Amino acid sequence: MLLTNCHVASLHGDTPYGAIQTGAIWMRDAKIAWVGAKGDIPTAAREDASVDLEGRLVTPGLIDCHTHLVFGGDRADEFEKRLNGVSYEEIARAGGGILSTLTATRQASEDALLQGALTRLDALIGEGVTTVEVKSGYGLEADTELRMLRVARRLAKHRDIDVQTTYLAAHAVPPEYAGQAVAYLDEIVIPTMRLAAQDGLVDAVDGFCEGIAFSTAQIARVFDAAKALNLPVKLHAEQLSHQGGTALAAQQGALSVDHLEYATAADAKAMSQAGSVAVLLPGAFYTLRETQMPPVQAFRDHDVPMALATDCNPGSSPLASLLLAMNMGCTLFRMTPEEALAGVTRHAARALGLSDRGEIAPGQRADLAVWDVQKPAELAYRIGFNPLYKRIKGGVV
Ligand code: DI6
Ligand code: FE
Repeated sequence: MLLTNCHVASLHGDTPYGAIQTGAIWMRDAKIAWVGAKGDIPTAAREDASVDLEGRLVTPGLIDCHTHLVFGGDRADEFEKRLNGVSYEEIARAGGGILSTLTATRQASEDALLQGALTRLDALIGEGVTTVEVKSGYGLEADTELRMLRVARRLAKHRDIDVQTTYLAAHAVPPEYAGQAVAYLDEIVIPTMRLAAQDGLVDAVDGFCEGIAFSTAQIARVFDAAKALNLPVKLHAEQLSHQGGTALAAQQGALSVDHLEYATAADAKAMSQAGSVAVLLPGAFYTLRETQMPPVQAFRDHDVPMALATDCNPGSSPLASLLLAMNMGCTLFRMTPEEALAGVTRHAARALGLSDRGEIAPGQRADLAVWDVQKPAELAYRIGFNPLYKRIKGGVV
């Protein structure tokens, strides 16, 4: 199929947005075969069916590279508590927070978890998302962690979307192991990682390095186990305080380090040397009313690619809009609209270790979003407005 008469933000190459004014895109066998100016369309492409996009904007399909889409229950009560002055960390230490979602998730059937996740997934798909990452981490026991990962995989059978799964059993210490983090890692996290990997349920391994979660030495144990299984790693680090998780993750060649509000310029330098992507999550920053900004300028100075994601989860970021995450990335973190768009396409792909998507270029997957806007900056500019016109997955509209 040939798409004609469109503006293209290809995110490919070094020009702003990789923009092509009045361009065309030729798709064959679920891939981009050619993209360029309307006047240069190859002869063979002219023989295919063509669609006139009437001057609309085409971007790569959006990629949400950090979500906790699968969970049971909700945390509206905690939202109320926080508004009455109790902090996120106090709630977590008192057995609420991640642990309250744990109880609801353990009790939920596979089908109930699937239905809940599909609702949130549909919101993302409605905004042109074509690849989503989904983490486990609300089971913290073998059965429920595996169930969450199976649900994540099943999402791709129910919707036309690619799902990357991340094993996050090192998200919190469950109550049955209170005060015994290392035993939890050795008896549950690492053996279950092996089972999940055997069943093909894991694309990457993640952890939460924080005062209320795991220390760097504990995360190092998880990463060693991942390495033995040849699984790439990523890390929630420096979200609420500086713990040194970023340096560890960089040293281990992590695909990405996520959150990063309390990261330093030295952390940015280490990430740059490792090639790790900085995944910024303004939905959590906003929800927790954080005031410490991630070191965006240091990431720029050190050429660390920045991705943006929803972090969709029931506690710190009940956000199911990647467009709003882009707006927040600009308004709260002072990212440019171009950085925000690269953050949900090109750099988000890289945060997942995927090189076949995130740009509009020959050989890339034909995953596209067509927008009823003129300029790419409009995607990050508006609030609560969805200008998606068509979503194209694998060359199919
Ligand atoms: N950081 C977060 O923001 C989420 N997980 C994490 O490690 C929050 C998870 C939750 O509050 O349920
Ligand atoms: Fe998260």
